[in-house]
Amino acid sequence: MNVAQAMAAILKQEGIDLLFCYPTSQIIDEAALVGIRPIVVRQERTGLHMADAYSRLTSGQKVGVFAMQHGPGTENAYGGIAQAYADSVPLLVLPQGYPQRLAGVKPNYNAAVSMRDITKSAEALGIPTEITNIMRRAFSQIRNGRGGPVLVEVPADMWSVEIGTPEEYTPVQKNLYAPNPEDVAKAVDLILSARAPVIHAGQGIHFSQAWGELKEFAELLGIPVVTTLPGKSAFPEDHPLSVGSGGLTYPMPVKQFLDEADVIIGLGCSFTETLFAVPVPRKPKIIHLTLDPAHLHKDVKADVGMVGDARLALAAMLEEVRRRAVKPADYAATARKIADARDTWLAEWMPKLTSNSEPLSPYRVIWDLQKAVKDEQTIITNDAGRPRDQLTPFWVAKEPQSFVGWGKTTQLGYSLGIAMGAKLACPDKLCINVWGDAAIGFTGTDLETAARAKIPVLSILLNNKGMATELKNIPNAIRLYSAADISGNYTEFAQSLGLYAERVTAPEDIIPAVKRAVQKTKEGIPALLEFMTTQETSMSKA
Ligand SMILES: Cc1ncc(C[n+]2csc(CCOP(=O)(O)OP(=O)(O)O)c2C)c(N)n1
Ligand SMILES: [Mg+2]
Repeated sequence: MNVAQAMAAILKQEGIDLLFCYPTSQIIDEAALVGIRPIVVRQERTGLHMADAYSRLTSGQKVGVFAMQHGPGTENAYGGIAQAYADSVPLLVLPQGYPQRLAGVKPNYNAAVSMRDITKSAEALGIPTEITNIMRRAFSQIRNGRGGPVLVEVPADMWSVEIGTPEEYTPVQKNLYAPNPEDVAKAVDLILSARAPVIHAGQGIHFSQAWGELKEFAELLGIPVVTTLPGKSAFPEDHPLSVGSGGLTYPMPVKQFLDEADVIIGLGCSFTETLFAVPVPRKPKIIHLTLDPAHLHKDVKADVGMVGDARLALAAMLEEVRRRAVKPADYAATARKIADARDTWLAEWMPKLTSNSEPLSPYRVIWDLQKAVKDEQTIITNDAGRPRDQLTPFWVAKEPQSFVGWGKTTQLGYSLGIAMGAKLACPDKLCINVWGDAAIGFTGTDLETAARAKIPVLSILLNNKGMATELKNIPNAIRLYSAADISGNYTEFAQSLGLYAERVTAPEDIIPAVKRAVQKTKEGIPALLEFMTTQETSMSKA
């Protein structure tokens, strides 16, 4: 057996069924021989985004894997790996390295060395027979602890080296850890003495699949729930205790409830300070449950810290509350307060959400999209820029992981790969990405991948012929040089790549167009709807 065959056999044993990739690498061909379907993208970044979504939507139970060649392959993959790193998403990255003789010679790009800052671990195979050990280490990094990209580089001239019968490989088990019971008791003490506690739930709820426990805990004590953007859909947003998700924009009650809280209970979140999260107020006491001790006291000082898996931690907190014979809360008054705050906020936005303007209001497109797909099982994601800021406050995510929220770093063009990876992980769901005309400029050619590989996603393009996000940032460059006046006919572009596509300009056509496009996805054809919109800059935020 050679190195490539040994790696393919290990991937198979680890349950890998898809290999997102861009040629060339010998592992692509060997993996195909053992029944791992290669999905060749049009550029490396999208393949990584698809692998990323595949891991996310399976809570890491299936691992997204991406393979590419040395030089341009690894160099062009940077953004996709960096995005997964920033969002703590477990995935396996398999660059083919330069031949051993040249790996350390400039200007050759050495991924195992140079990608250390954007990976959880990065190793190059140095001795061919070590393939079993290096893969075991890699899968342990992927399955255990906080996620992140794990990189194994194999020099191009090592794939075909014969290693005889390799050491036997056993798939790596996931091991969980729970917080110290004393910390759990302290957290429960603080929660039970709180006047206005608020839960702040992050994507740890998704990765630990703690949706049921979170709901039970919030209901038992009648505590309002805010989620982070990556945590969006961890708690049903149509639940009376849901306040909504916080990002760069948010439903106004999110800020109100956080500001009025005396105790904030961070569950499966990092409390990372970023433009893409609602700032955590300094006054309230903070309870912080996180999987990674490196996140404790990082940006926010915790009054009570807990380190461990969110599901195990919530189960322990529930048990501690029950042990104290606390009677279930009557949260009618809290629910009314949330509903009133929400109604006031929504009333302010109704003119934009129901606007009849032409060009269209992007808010109207989002509002009508939500109505048009209300009976579908949906997974939706946003891109960077105003499409994110317009979508995330108003989209009511009811089921766990029906929204893929993201973004400590925010790669334009990320959303298409996310929708495609989600569709492969959940083929029965309608998978939608909402993006702008700058975003499609980055990864739009991968619509062809959706058509060729039969991944019928629905792509919602908000074409405002420019960068609304940049109007305030580079006003002189825009006024004097039309610097951000980008253009294109993305309907014709998508049609030429094999998609069903329509350009929509009239408000009354939004819902019928969405229904036609959804029907196409059900027939196995990916669809793009190009909505011609205004350069809307108003945002739901303080
Ligand atoms: C790769 C990358 N480069 C730069 C940015 C910064 N950026 C964020 S949004 C944006 C413009 C977005 O334009 P568009 O997608 O058309 O959405 P709009 O703001 O017009 O609604 C830019 C340049 C980014 N997020 N990603
Ligand atoms: Mg735009």
